Amino acid sequence: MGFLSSIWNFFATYILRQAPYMIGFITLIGYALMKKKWYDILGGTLKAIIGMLILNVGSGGLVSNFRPILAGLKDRFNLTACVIDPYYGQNAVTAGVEEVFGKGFSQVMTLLLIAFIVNILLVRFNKITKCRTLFTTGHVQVQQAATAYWLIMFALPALLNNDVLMLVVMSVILGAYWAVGSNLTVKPMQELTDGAGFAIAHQQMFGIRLGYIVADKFFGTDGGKKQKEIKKVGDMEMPGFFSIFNENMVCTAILMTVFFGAIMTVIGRPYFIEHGSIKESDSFFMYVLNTCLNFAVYLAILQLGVRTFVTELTASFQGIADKLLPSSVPGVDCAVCYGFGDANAVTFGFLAGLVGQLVAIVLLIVFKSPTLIICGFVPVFFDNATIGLVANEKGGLKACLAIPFCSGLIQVFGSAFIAGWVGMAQYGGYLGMFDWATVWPLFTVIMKFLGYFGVVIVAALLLALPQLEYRKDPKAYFLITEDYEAYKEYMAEKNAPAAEEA
Ligand code: ASC
Repeated sequence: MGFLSSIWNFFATYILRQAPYMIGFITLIGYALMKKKWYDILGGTLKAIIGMLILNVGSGGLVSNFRPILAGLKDRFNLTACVIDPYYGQNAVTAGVEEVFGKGFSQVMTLLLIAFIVNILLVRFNKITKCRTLFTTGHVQVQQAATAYWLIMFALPALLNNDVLMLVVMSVILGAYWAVGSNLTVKPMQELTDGAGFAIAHQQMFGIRLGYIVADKFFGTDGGKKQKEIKKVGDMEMPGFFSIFNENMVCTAILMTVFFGAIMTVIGRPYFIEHGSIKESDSFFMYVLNTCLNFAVYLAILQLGVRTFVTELTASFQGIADKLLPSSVPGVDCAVCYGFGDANAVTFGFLAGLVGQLVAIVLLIVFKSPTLIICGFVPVFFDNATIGLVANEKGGLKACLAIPFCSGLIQVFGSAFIAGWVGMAQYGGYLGMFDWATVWPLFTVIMKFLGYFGVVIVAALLLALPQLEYRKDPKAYFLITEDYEAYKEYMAEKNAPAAEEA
């Protein structure tokens, strides 16, 4: 038993919670099931791990470069505000959970295991459940488990006296959210990547599907019903000086320097000296420029990481889909999709989301909201860049700006409501990603007012979503993950009469 539990502990700590090794592990299993030669398995697994590690250098660099700047706004204006960011959220849970609930959450690892098994079972039996995606991003699962613990204990305090029931409730709700949420992103991602064969397993999965639907309905062709030419970010032909914006790195560098240059100037040079970012004798201008140009550098690194591992992961996953989990695809970090679509849409979506968040924060101040919010870099960038990329694909430039702008507003208002209500704001942080500012507050309200019956309703609502999507077109539903080329042909045939009529 001791031996088994140390194997499990090793697996949970170093593999399940560490995306690069989890991705490597899946690649290894996949290739082994395909009976590849041992050296091909080794090579593929190493490429998958290294690619994901490169991606982490990119996303980690973005976060460490820009998080202090946004947090600096709070200090500069002496705001007592709650920062929306997964890491601030995690700290707030750690700081407050004992004080508020009289009890910490020591079973995170057990929960992760059970919820992961729930996810595997939901996919294994997808003839019934219609779930097609396996969650592989352990670091966000830990953050989500911590926040979900707070929200669920707030809604159902009776669970504090019953550890087993608490684990059951949490693993059912979280496991269903992981399986169903990532499943919602299959269609947007297959279309964005032309069938690369992955879904998103992150913190804005409902946001991705919502952005996709709104972009299609209001900015796009409404599922092929309207004849409309969609002008995507990449289709814009810029004249004269503006032509340099066609180049992704140049565009990113200029936009970032303008936006973040302004924010950093508002925060002011003394703040950065005080916090040891620059010395008294250093040039502030060069510091701003260097910080902003590094944004383009980290994005480029991130995309290199994606290119390194995506093919290995999706090719090897075929082995898992054939032998263990039929018709399934892996759910991965949202940054993986930044290697696809129009690269500039990532920057546009991010900046539109930032403007939305800043407008929302000003409104909170003007209307004297009891809870103030400060943008954290992770939600404002990773949510809105992802949603912007998907929106651009479906609805073009306007969708790529308007939808992340609205998402920015929603992230702030939703987080202000939930973090204030459940008392996390007092501890300085809240997760704040799109789903956690929208569907999770809704789940919390339902469970708070309906008790255990609310738990059943939330689980039923979640599990109904893949069924509804399946029912719309049972054939297309599994074809999209099994054979994307055949799916495209099938859809073209299906839409042909409609196009002729139009
Ligand atoms: C998150 C989180 C991160 C980033 C990263 C994006 O939610 O905790 O570290 O997004 O996963 O690549």
